[in-house]
Amino acid sequence: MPGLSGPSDYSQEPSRHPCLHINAKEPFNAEPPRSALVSSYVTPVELFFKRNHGPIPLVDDIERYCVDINGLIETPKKLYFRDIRMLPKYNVTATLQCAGNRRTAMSITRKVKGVGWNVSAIGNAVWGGAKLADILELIGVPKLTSSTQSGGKHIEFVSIDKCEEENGGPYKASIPLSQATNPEADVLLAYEMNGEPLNRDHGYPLRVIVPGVIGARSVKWLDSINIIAEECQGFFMQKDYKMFPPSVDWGNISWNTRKPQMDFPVQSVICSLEDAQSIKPGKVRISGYAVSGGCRGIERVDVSIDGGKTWREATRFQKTGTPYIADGISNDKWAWVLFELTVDIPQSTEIIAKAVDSAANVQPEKVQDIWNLRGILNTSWHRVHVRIGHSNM
Ligand SMILES: Nc1nc2c(c(=O)[nH]1)N[C@H]1C(S)=C(S)[C@@H](COP(=O)(O)O)O[C@H]1N2
Ligand SMILES: [Mo]
Repeated sequence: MPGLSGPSDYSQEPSRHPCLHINAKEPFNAEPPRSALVSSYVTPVELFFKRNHGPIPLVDDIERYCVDINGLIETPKKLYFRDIRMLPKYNVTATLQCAGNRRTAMSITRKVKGVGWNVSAIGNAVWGGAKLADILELIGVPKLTSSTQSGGKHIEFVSIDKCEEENGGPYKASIPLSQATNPEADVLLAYEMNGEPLNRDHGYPLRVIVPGVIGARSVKWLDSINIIAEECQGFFMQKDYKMFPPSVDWGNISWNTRKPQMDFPVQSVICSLEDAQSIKPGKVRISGYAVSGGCRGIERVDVSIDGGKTWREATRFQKTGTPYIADGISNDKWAWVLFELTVDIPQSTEIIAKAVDSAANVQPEKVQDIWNLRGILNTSWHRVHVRIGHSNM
């Protein structure tokens, strides 16, 4: 593709914030300290987790950069950056969460395969760009279409990065056409993050944002879009990011028995305390994030300071000063809520958080019950142990 290229080595990587904890260097995978996530409702770009499967692409010439649209349409089309910028611009505040968030904790029961993530493979940003529904309309696919006349049912996004899992080919993924053409689903071709042009790590010049869905479907460095009959056959749709039951292991796995994971389930994490932290006895402010996929709001966050025997409800908020009501019309419907509760902690204990979403889905208690060989979607109750220390800590 003229204008955009995918390097085959790591000699041209961008610089990154020194606070990030690096889980893998090449490809670069890193997450911020958990405390950074509750310092602000919108996560600063430099502290936003970075999840890559290859070297970061480069824009040679933004004037020549364009997205090719092919597949089951009458006439293939090229959209230049300026064409996309000319469409109405939307700012959507959406939480992006990697399906592998909290994977390391899943390995504790039985080993899982994949990049080890702590609790910060998640972030909340304001994404600015054109709606995919408007772009598809421009090329002749009307709003709210689930199937085109020529049998197109899915929209495939193809990047330019060279991924080992694809034998050096690009990263790709797809979403159903019905979601892509639904303006309410807020699927974006985004060129801005938090009011600034996307940076290279997050997909410059253009990326897909699929709100409410695992991060893997929000393809960065978009190169082409295909209208296709079956869902994308790429590695990351068919051989990864699928949820298997605990009985499936590498000896008996049959990939095509499961659908690619799309929506993420209800999740919450305590971010104001590290595990096994020493604290002074007395008042402690507990805060963290809670989020659910598929446009479900957060109905409740329960906190226990006695290892799950008794529970108290935390306060939830998005923007300070505005009360949060699950699924309320003034909410950011695709964004996390932050929660907080101040409690008295007299002795060493285990603190737990669990959230309930607007469909009354609740996080599972034990990680063992949702163990899966790829270590995805660890949404088990989040626990931190605190030790009371009386002297200088
Ligand atoms: N082209 C491309 N897009 C991609 C990926 C990738 O490796 N290459 N990783 C995906 C995964 S698994 C996640 S979780 C998100 C991470 O987005 P971020 O790095 O902006 O946080 O991007 C997705 N889009
Ligand atoms: Mo991911």
